[in-house]
Amino acid sequence: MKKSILLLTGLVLLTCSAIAQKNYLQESKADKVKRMQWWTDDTFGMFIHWGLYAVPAGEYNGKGGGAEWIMETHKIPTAEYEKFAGQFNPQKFNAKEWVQIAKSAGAKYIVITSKHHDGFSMWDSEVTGYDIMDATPFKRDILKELSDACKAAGIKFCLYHSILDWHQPDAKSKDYLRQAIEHPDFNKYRETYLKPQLAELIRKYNPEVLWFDGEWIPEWSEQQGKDLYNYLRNIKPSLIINNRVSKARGGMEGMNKYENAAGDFGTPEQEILKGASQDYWESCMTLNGNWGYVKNDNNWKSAQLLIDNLVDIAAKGGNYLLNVGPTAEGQIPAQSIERLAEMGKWLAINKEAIYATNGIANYKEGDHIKFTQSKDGKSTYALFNKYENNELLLTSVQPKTGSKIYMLGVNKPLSWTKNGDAITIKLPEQLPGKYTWTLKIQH
Ligand code: H79
Repeated sequence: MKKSILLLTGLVLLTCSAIAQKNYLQESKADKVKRMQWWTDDTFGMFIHWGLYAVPAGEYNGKGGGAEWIMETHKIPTAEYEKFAGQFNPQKFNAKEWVQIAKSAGAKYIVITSKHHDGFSMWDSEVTGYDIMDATPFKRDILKELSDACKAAGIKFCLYHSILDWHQPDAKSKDYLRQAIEHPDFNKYRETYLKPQLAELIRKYNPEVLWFDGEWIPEWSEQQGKDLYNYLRNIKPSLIINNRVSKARGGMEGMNKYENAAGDFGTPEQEILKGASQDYWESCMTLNGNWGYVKNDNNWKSAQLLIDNLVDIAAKGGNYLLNVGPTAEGQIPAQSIERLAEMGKWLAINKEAIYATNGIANYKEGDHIKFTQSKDGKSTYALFNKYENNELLLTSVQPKTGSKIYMLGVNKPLSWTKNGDAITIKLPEQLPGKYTWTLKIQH
């Protein structure tokens, strides 16, 4: 073809694609509700923080401190940190096993770090050699293996991706010693590195959620967030994107501090919203004290606390994203597996009160009873973790005379009596399972 015709065709194509770009920031409420449906229904996901930082495992030159932040905590020079890639060889990694651990815990989606702040790419990236395929002896595409395993198991596959990047010189105005870098070109990083990587991730692994982080750097702006949000949804319209794509997040509490920001849901980190909220939100939390694997971290949360958190979050209308930090050998720590299995056993009995339920404004009674509601509004679930004398007293639910009350996991209805505004429910002799029990009150 002649050069001029080529140029003309190119120009026409360019114009067409510019016209075809939809502005997803003006999506209708109804369209957003539809797009977010699976996510709100699924309620519980598993977060996976895995990268080169699993090699030092929270210790550098004999000194503890830092997990996935270890590069910054110990001010490790880039060339030194890069050496961990040569030691990353997780021979025990088995994607099917990880997905099975998530599934039997009752998690409906997983979110794994494609790139954390250290800048190392956990797939065979087309724009860098600093990735699992080119820089490690392992040379396996773990994102491919995991996304395939998720698909086979009916688990939604999602990706965490850090906007900030300690490895790309153009991505930062200061180096690890906080010395100014000369002429960093953040726009170049955005256009020739960050955006191409994300387009590549969508094309290759088809994630359902992109979970951004590291948006607090001064180089990132709301405008860049909006641009990225639109860019990504134009590639995959059904994509769900967290609020860290924008600048609106108000600290660790995680909700937006202004209106009309880019992003679909709030992201409380290591905390749960104080009360119920109609906004979309997801609390991400660790199982011990760290996100990435730290060999000396034995600060494990109890199964009771994890289930209390899940119940509290569901009652307040949110999602729970619970983290595991696998080792450099490719294994999820046994303590994590045990706790997740307990959650799965509990959910097998009580799932009806958690998934695809609505939160309610009056979501609790005292410190030991939480409520959720079925979507059709016909049943209220009262989840309680303490009771006395084999009965439960409720003052904020008023079922009609003749209404049936069941305990999940028990077949026959329970007897109950009304005394004024309160009802007293006689509990079965043997309660099913441990930790927390659910009464299903049919109105
Ligand atoms: O990936 C995990 C952590 O490595 C990452 N997020 C989870 C999911 C994380 N990065 N930083 N932090 C957690 C804590 C950082 C807090 C701060 Fe800030 C960043 C303090 C000041 C800048 C966030 C933004 C809180 C205030 C502004």
